[in-house]
Formats: sequence, C-alpha cells, structure tokens
Amino acid sequence: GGQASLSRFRGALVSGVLGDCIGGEFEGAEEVPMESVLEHLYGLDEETRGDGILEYSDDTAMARCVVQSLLTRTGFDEQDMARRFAKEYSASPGRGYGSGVIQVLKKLSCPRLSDVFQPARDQFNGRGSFGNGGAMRAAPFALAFPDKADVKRSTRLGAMLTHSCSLGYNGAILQALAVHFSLQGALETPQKFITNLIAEMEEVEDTEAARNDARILKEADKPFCERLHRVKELMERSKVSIEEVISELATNIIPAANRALLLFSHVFCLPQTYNGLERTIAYSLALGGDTDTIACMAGAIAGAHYGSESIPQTWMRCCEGVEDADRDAERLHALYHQM
Ligand code: 8NA
Ligand code: MG
Ligand code: MG
Repeated sequence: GGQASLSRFRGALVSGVLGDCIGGEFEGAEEVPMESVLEHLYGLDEETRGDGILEYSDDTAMARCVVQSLLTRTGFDEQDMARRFAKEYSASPGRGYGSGVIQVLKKLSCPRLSDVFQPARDQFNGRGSFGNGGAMRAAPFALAFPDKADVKRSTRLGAMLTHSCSLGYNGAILQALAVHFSLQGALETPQKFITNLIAEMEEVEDTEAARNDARILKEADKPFCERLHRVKELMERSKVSIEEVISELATNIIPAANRALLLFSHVFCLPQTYNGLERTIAYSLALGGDTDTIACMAGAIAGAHYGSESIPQTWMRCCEGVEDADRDAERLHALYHQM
C-alpha cells in the first residue's frame, strides 16, 4: 500500500493482537527452539484445531483502552485513558499484568485521585517502572497522529500513566516512532529506518531525567541510542545468530531491531514460504522471554510495513479481538487523515 494507507493501519493493529495471542504460548520460556515455534504456528493452520481461541493478554487489553480513548476524545486525554486502564483491569484482572503495574491500576480506580500520574511515580521506591508495559501499548499513538511531535508527546504521557522511569516511557516512544516510520512505507530502507530512529532518539534521550535514570541503572548515557547503534552494526554483517541478538539487545529494543533485521531475512533459517510478517512473528517467538510482548510490538511494526495483505487468514481466525482491531484500524485511519 501507499503511505499511511488503510492496509498499513489494519496491518499494524491486527498484527499486534496476533503477536500477543500467538506469543502467549512461550511467555517466560528461557529458550524456545525454532522447531517448537514452527510446530505452534503449523498448529494454527490445522482444520482440526477445533474451536479453541487464543486469548489476548494485558498487552492488547491496554492497547484497546488507548485506542478507545484516542478515538472517543479525538486526541490524548490522560484522565480518560487512566479511567479506561483502571476499568479494564477491574473487569478482567486475569490477563497476565506485570506484578508492579497492578498496584498502579488499583490506585487509578480510586475516585479521589487528583493526579493520575502520581501512582506511577510512586512505583519502585519512587524510581518508577522501566518495564515494557508502556511500549507494548504504544502503537496506537502512531496511528492517531500524523505529526511526529504529537506522536512523541502523547506516547510519553500515555506511558507515564504506569511507567514514570525514562527507560519505560522512552521505550514506548521508540516503539511508536518505529510504527510511525513503517507507516510511511517504501521510502524507508532498513538502514534509513534505523538511522532515522537513532536521530530521533538522540533528541528524545537528551534530557536530565533520562541521563539521571541511566546513571542510576548503570546504563550507557543514552541507552536506546546505544542499542540502536548495535542493531545497525548487526545489520551490516552478512550473518547474525539468534543468540547474538538475544545477548546484545534488551527486550524493549528487540522489536525495532527485529523488523530491520528481518528485512534481511536470508540470514535466518525460516521456511521459504513464510512472508516477512510471518517471519517477524516466528523470529519474535524464538527469542524467548517476554514472547507475547515482543511479538506484539514486532507485529505492529511489521504489520505497518507489510500491510494487512501479509496477514495469514488462518491466524486471524484463531485469535481473540481481531475483528475489533480491524474495525478500530479503520476509525484510526480516518482520525489520522483528518488531524
Ligand atoms: P511492571 O511495571 O510491573 O514491570 C515489570 C517488571 O519489571 C516488574 O515486576 C519488575 O520486576 C521490573 N521493574 C520495572 N521497573 C523496575 C524498577 N525501577 N526497579 C526494579 N525492578 C523494576 O509491569 P509492566 O506493565 O512493565 O510489565 C509488562 C509485562 O508484564 C508484559 O510483558 C506483560 O505481558 C506482563 N508479563 C506477564 C507475565 C505473566 O506472568 N503473565 C510475565 C512477564 C510479563
Ligand atoms: Mg502480556
Ligand atoms: Mg508479556
């Protein structure tokens, strides 16, 4: 599709849901052999699979709140978004939320709360969470605002409702920017994609708060820029092992790496019949660890890049929330083009 086409919006939103639902199988597994990944994916194709549906987790539950809030308020409204997070959590607390974020969501449902950002600031002895829970729900911000400055601002504030540490909200900004650039489509080569992200993150990470958090966590001066430079180096090599990708890159950053690396899909031993989007999801699961979240974020980036035509129908049929994502993508597409 062309720049910011409906196909790219549907690709981004639906593939994020698919990554979450399909990736849930391996969440928390230390090592995931590629054979297990392929077996799981082949299982989705079987006619005999039965009526069992793969449920979405916290990643999609919170992303849906972001989408509904942006659509209803035609922009970012922290009070409304916070209310939706709290309501969603109390309606379905069993979606696999991170242990820390549950405390924030409970406080957000208190009617006497005056500052919706305060519960997040109180996390981890006042240092705030650096978990990837802000990044996992960041894609919709890129689908609501055509202007890059709006994407960055709204994503940061949306993440800060639960993640007040700069590594938490800057990771969310990186994910939203990756989706933003992917929506622009064919203009972007993988090298240009990474170069653009580095240039943006140089500015995003150039704050006192970011430098302070990085120092406390014994990270490089600009942690995300540092990782993106490593991604660029890996991309320039002809062969990269999955072990190297796992050891070199923090989970927050892998999805961006993933999409860029996967455009060089010849380096990986995946079935030739798989298209770029299928490869992205398969590769995300093989990384192990927080597989639902990695696949959710990588899926959104890849979906924005490859478009909805790349999504296997069989996968869509067995995942919860796909129809809603498809419908919401249309609405976000309309909002984006009227902004
Ligand atoms: P979070 O804010 O609770 O952070 C996740 C974890 O990161 C925390 O539990 C801590 O262990 C650690 N952490 C974050 N900030 C700090 C800090 N400043 N100091 C020390 N430790 C810290 O939750 P979140 O929303 O970021 O989590 C997102 C992930 O949780 C998603 O991947 C999601 O899928 C989910 N998750 C669920 C399970 C499960 O058991 N179902 C397992 C892993 C992750
Ligand atoms: Mg999850
Ligand atoms: Mg997860």
